[in-house]
Amino acid sequence: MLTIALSKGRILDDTLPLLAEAGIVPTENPEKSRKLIIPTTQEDVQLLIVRATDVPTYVEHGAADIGVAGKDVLLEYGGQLYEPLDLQIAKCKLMTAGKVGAPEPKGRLRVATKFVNVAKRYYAEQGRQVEVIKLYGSMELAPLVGLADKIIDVVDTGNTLRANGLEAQELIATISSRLIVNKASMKMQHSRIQALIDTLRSAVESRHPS
Ligand code: PRT
Ligand code: MG
Repeated sequence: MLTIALSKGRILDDTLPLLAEAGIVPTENPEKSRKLIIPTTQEDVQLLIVRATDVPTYVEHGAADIGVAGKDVLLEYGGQLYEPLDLQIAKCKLMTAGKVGAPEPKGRLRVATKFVNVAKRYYAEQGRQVEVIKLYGSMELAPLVGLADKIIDVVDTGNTLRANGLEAQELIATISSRLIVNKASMKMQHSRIQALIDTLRSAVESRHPS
């Protein structure tokens, strides 16, 4: 069995057409089904539906052989994973943001984010003293109520920031989703996984001719 971990929403939406080119099609709609293990038209391939931030965990521990995860999630996770292919889907930017027109605070900066490791690394590289405050969502609220000076979050259109009187400031990384592979699976099922990677690479290249 080859097990592929995916998260619902934009990653699933953009990954299913790529998998279809490899002949892998779920036998029921993962967006609608309550099942967390979804069989596919290939008897020996199944999908696991997990939270976006949990995909690397399933793959690193071998509960899934393969997964698709945002580079933001991978930067935060660290861990031992192969990352053989940029799928060029779910693109966005990992950015700092703060209140429109707010002056840079003097002294220690308070940064609210779910990307705690990324935040610490980013400001350490700049030699800047920060207090990182872990949040699990609705980061945009933090500067508005004085919980933090800035946030670090992924930004696509910027509409969510704008709607909350925030502006994107520094770019930390441009983000897209990556195929990730368990290290032992890559050895044990090498030809099969390599064939899938090759097919997906062709599918990505035909969508984004260089
Ligand atoms: O939703 P859940 O808490 O389970 O996890 P998640 O939010 O990490 O998952 P999901 O499915 O929302 O995102 C999966 C991946 O999609 C992320 O890891 C990113 O790599 C990528 N991606 C691309 C985005 C966005 N675009 C995006 N816009 N992830 C989140 N957003 C959020 C953004 O933070 C903002 O709050 O969507 C909101 C709207 O963005 P704007 O800028 O268009 O307003
Ligand atoms: Mg989300």
